[in-house]
Amino acid sequence: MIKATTYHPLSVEDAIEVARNLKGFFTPGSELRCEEIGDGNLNLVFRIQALHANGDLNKSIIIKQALPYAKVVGESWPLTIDRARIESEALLLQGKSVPELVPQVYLFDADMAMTVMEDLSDHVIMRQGLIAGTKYPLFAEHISEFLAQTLFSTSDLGMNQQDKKRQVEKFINPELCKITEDLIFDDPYTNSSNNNIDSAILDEHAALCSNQSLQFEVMLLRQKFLSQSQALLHGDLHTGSIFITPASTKVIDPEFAYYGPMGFDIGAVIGNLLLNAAGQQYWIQDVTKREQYRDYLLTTIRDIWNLFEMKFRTLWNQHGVDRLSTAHGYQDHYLLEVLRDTAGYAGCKMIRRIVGLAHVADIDTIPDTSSKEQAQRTALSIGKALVTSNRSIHSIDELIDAANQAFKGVHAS
Ligand code: SR1
Ligand code: MG
Repeated sequence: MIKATTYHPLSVEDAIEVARNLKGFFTPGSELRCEEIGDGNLNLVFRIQALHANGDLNKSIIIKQALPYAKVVGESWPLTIDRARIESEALLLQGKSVPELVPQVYLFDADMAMTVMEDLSDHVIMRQGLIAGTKYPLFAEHISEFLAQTLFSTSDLGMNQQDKKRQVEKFINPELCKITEDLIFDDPYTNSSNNNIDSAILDEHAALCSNQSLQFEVMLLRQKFLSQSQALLHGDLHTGSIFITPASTKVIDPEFAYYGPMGFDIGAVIGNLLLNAAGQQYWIQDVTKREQYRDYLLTTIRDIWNLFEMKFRTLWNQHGVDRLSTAHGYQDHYLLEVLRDTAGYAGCKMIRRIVGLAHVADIDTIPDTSSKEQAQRTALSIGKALVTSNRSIHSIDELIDAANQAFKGVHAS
């Protein structure tokens, strides 16, 4: 094992050396091949694979290393490498409650800000799968399990409340939270130099900057994000943080993990499915097939919430640690609040992916400029509808109706 006392970014050769020294994994003498495959915004990701010999064929691992800056912007945006610790601790914790839904961690090295983990190359990044129009029949079941288990077990409902406060301390993540606070809850509504806005929709951005009632709701959601330590969140649960096959789901990349409002994670999943629905206007040209796929996405959203709610209530009823939480009506009140937050955060996440710094491939890679503009306007319309209506929503069907109305409004005009 490389024992570095000073941090340095790994080279391909370093990564092979780390892999060779990983106890009990590759057979000594195996020929190893390594490529840097990171396509995210922040980190180096190496895949090391045994080529042949000694029974190691097809064995592989991933080494993920945090860079001391945001890769998407460059060295001018310094960023703590402690996020690698947060990510590996979050993965280990999630691995205790949902081992089948997260990659296995083999090793964490704090000096090198590096995590060695299971290679999931037999899965695809969900965002790419959705762009290709693939359906994932088990996704709602899997992600609702991930959400219910991880959110319940780290909340004051599911764990000792003094232990929870100690855990909150370990997951204080100010620098990555600041990214979220700026990129999601500030920049899209201001003239920030971080923003990345196509000239065709400058009118939409001007409207976001002057929409006082929308900004009022964004401020309520921002305030909750800043101050509510409800549960340990993944913190960046978009469809690029999910590896998937029709049979298996693995949630990766929890470097934004921190204690925040549950609806932020659930809203991230739902907002990203809706972003995909907006992009499908281009990706599926056949109208009937496109409508079928949109129905599939909306059904998935409904299933995610309904399964999450059912599983969360069961966990609460069977394992709740707070005696007074059985007070009549309290559970209903709690879950309605989570649903409303889910709607609001889903909307914020859609808006930020259209006018903020970091966009999504579902819409950004549409090659036809007028289809792209229409997809962007659709996403903004759904996002605004969800943010504006979040506090008056009573059911998942109302959330889906609000999204559908906004969708139809853009396509009728
Ligand atoms: C500077 S990082 C930009 C975005 O990438 C991550 O995946 C998060 O979503 C973050 O907001
Ligand atoms: Mg990420």
